[in-house]
Amino acid sequence: MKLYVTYGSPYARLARIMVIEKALDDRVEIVEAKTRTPGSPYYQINPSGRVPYLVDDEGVGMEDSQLVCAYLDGLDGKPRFHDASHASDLAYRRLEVAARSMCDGIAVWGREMVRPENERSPTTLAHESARTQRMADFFEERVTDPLLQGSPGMAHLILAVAVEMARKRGLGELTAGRPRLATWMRAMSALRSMQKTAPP
Ligand SMILES: N[C@@H](CCC(=O)N[C@@H](CS)C(=O)NCC(=O)O)C(=O)O
Repeated sequence: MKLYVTYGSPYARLARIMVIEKALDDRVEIVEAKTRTPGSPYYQINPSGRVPYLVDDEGVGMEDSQLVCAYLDGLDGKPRFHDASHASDLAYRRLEVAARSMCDGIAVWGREMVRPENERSPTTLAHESARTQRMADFFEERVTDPLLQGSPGMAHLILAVAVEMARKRGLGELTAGRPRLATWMRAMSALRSMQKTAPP
C-alpha cells in the first residue's frame, strides 16, 4: 500500500500515527506528495490534491483521515482506535467531532500564515485564534472525562495532534494555564507514534 502525505499536515499525521500504532510499517510505503502546486504530478494520483491518500493493495485509492485511519485500524480485524463501543457512544463521538473542529480551525490558521503577509486575512486569523482558545478551554474541562482517559481512540489522537500543531505553527502553547490539558498532553506526547510523527 502507498500512503501519500505531507509531513506538516495534521490529517496525514493521524494516518501516519495509525501506520505505527498498527505496526503496518512493512505494508505501507509513505510517499511525500506535492500539494498546492499547479500541475503537481500528485493530481494524477489523487485529483482532489489532498492528503492523506491511501492506495490499497488492490490499487483502490481513498482520501480523508477519517476513512484512511478507520481502514488501517481495521485491517487486522481488531480496531483499537475505532472500537465498537466508541462508534455507538454519542458522548465519545461528540468529543471526537469537537477535537476535529478544533483541528480544522488550527489548520485554517496555519494555511493563512503560510501565505505572503500581504495576502493574510487578519479577520480569519483572529477568528481562528479565538476559536482555538475556546476549544482549548472546552477540552480543559473535558480531558479528565473517563472517555478521554485510558487507552487512546481517535478523539485522543486528533486533540493531541491539534494541540501540538498549534504550538508548532505559532498559535501558542494551549496547555499554558490549562493544567489538566497539560497533564493529559504530557502522556499523549510521550506516545512513540506521536514522537515519530512530530512535524518538522
Ligand atoms: N478532512 C480532510 C482534510 C485533509 C486536508 O485538508 N489536507 C490538507 C493538508 S492539512 C491538504 O491536503 N491540502 C492540500 C490542498 O488543499 O490542496 C481529512 O481529514 O483528511
